[in-house]
Amino acid sequence: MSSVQPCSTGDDDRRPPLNDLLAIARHGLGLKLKRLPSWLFYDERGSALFEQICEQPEYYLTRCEVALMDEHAASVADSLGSEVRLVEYGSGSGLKTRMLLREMHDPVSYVPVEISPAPLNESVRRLALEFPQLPLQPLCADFSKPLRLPIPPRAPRRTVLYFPGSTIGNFEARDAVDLLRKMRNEMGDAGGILIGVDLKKDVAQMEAAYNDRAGVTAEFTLNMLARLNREIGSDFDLSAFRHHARYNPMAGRIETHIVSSREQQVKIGSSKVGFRAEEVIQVEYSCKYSLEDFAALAEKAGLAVMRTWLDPQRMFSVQYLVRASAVAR
Ligand code: AVJ
Repeated sequence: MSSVQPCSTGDDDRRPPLNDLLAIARHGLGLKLKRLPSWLFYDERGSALFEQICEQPEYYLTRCEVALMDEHAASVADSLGSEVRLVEYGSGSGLKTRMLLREMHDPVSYVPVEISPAPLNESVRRLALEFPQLPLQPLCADFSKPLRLPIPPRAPRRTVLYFPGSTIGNFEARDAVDLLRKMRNEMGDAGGILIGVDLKKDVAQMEAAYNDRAGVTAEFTLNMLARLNREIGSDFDLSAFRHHARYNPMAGRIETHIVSSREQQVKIGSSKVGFRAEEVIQVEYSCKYSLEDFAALAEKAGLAVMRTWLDPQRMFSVQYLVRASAVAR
């Protein structure tokens, strides 16, 4: 029996329709403070560029999280327990997932949830090779919206939502609380959330991670405009915009902007959007937390931190969250 389901057709496909991209661009660029949502980075090209970012010497996040899993995956798996249904928000390259699955005890199924079909299919293909016995149930969907999870092949003891990579950092504090609360509903009473959280550290080190010398992050950022040119026929001149990423110490986050190098007009659908020289489009936050900061955030979502693991350099954390009421009892 093939347990792999197609993800680009049928009603499992919850991606926004293409013409919504135009509406999203029009809306975001029509705001007084222009902004575009960071999930727009991840078309096929953007996902490939992100994989390249992860290999840059300055981008410590992935290396540290892999080192953490290298040291602690067995301990993490023990904390999750046996007969877990593992649901992953975003599918990435699947390396950390494979490290975890290798240590898990009799997992019931693996459900990667991913908005772009190419990386989803790729991660499923690789997992199927290494874990031929494990039912894979890919879901092509926007994980920030309520999910209809596929029916598991047998009753799991618990559902664990795996959210690695510090992707939670892309959400502003109150959106992060909303997302955690949504996840709390999805995992059920006995469930848990295994989440990667990047930690506050030396500012120069954090800023370097988002300004790699090879310029891969800059290309990743500007790919958002290239994508709009490709998909909605806008006419952004990529040489007239630049990447800018700085740490905002008050907000505790890296803020990434696309800066217009000159005054210019860009065609968006049938209308034009004007840019002043040095005007910015806000495209990404990458929030950084202390362990105390994140525990407080989790608490606002009705969750408690059961366990925290750190990489050897103590730069990155993986945390296991459960319902606050489950801990109180
Ligand atoms: C995948 C959201 C964790 O914010 O560090 C990397 C994305 N952006 N370089 C991050 C990203 C620029 C990344 N996350």
